Amino acid sequence: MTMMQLQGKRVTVFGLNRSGIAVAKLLYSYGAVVTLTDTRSREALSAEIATLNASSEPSKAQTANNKFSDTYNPYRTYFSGHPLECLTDTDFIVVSPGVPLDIPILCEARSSNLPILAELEVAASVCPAPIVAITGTKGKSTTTLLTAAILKAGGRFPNVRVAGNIGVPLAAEVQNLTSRDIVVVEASSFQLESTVTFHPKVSVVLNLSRDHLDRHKTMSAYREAKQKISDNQTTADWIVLNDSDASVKDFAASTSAEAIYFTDKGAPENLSFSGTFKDGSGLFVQQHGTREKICDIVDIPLPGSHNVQNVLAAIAVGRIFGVTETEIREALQRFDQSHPALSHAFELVRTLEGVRFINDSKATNVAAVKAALESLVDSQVLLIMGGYDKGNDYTPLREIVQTKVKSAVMLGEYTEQIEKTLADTTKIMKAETMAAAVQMAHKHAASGDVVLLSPANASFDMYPDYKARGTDFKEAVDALHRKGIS
Ligand code: UMA
Repeated sequence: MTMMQLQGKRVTVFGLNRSGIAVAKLLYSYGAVVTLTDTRSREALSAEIATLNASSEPSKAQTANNKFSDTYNPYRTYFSGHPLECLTDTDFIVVSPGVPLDIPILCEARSSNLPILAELEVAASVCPAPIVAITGTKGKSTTTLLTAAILKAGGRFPNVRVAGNIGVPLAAEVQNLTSRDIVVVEASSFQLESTVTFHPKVSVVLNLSRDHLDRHKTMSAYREAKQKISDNQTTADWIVLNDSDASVKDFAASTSAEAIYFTDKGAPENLSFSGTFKDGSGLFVQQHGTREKICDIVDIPLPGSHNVQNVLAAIAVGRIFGVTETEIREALQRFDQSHPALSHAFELVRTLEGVRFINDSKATNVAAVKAALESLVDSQVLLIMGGYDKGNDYTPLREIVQTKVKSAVMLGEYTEQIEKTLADTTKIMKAETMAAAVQMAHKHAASGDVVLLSPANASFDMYPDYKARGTDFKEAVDALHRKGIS
């Protein structure tokens, strides 16, 4: 889509949160006539509505379509639900990532052949800067930030931005970008699902395991959504893939992009391997049969072996854009961990009586919990898990729980399935509140152990989001400290 193609187009935007607001403003600035709809009420949305005041003059088409009020009101709005009228006089629909595609009105729209596009699709179609898009079940935010830090250190782009699932919709960033800049986009399956022409210069697929099946229903639908990241790539583009994850390695077969790989499983035997790898305590790049060392694992700023893979992927992107080994090493050493997307992700809260308390509230799927447990090489773990189940299969945790987890404390509404699957692998306890869960875990821990909140589930049964859950964990740990435990 171009600016000309959006001029005068009638668009209905579903969902009025960060993505909906940003894309509505973007569409409006390109001369589209925008309708907004949300299941929340006008009152509940008053803060969001206040941010929508259009700053530019309406176009002719916008004025002609303004049948809704005497004074110029830039948006037609339908709140407290999605009535059929919100689709009257609409050329296409834009959905926020959190709006499921199978709600009745969107089924109706599909049967009337009304295009349904993601905010990411619209934003990317008018984005002047090349896009590096990063997806995967776990590690997306960390890799997005590491990649941006490495590209910044390379100094080849006047402006390196991050956007997408990391918290700032791409629609909010496109007007800050030029063709000389670059944007690193964290792309979720919810965003990719409704893309059609999305075309990143570099795509990265970190890993793929069961997640979000409450929305996608089947693993193949989840995979299909992720695979859209590389559908439109050509031979002039690159795809960076995890060589150690069989489920993403073969993404190479269905795209024209040049495949570059990363692996933490040692030096590749094949000299034609092109990409990055971990060997012993070093990280290396291999290209055209030659190898060079980039840095040592001690240069990696983030704890946990799972972060080695994220760093290897980010280095691979850096090398595509010609960032040197010294620039990469320095970027890693200087890496700023204060971005909000990194909090609640394997974050050390305190060490009390030799017991480390780690907040990994962001681990909302089984793969993330497995990675967290695997990275605690020398410790026994008291694991706090549970929450809103998105259709998880906990079987992949059985082996690691049996070897590493002293006891697991169940917290949340839907823990039955976890208990059933892990029953014979560890001692299972139950808690009603986070404070009780932390106290219980602490009581069973000895010096050298780790109390790990790594829930494998979403937080919506007890909290507004994973951050609130992580904050509650931190407060419960602080409360132990206040009681004189140190
Ligand atoms: N709504 C409807 N109708 C519905 C359902 C919801 O109108 O049937 C409304 C809600 O009332 C709400 C809006 O739609 O007003 C929700 O939109 P949203 O959830 O898409 O909210 P945004 O603030 O735009 O957040 C989205 C991403 N949210 C989701 O994917 C659920 C954010 O990712 C992302 O950071 C943001 O866009 C900016 O790009 C969050 C997330 O949880 C972090 N992502 C999932 C994850 O990481 O596991 C994929």
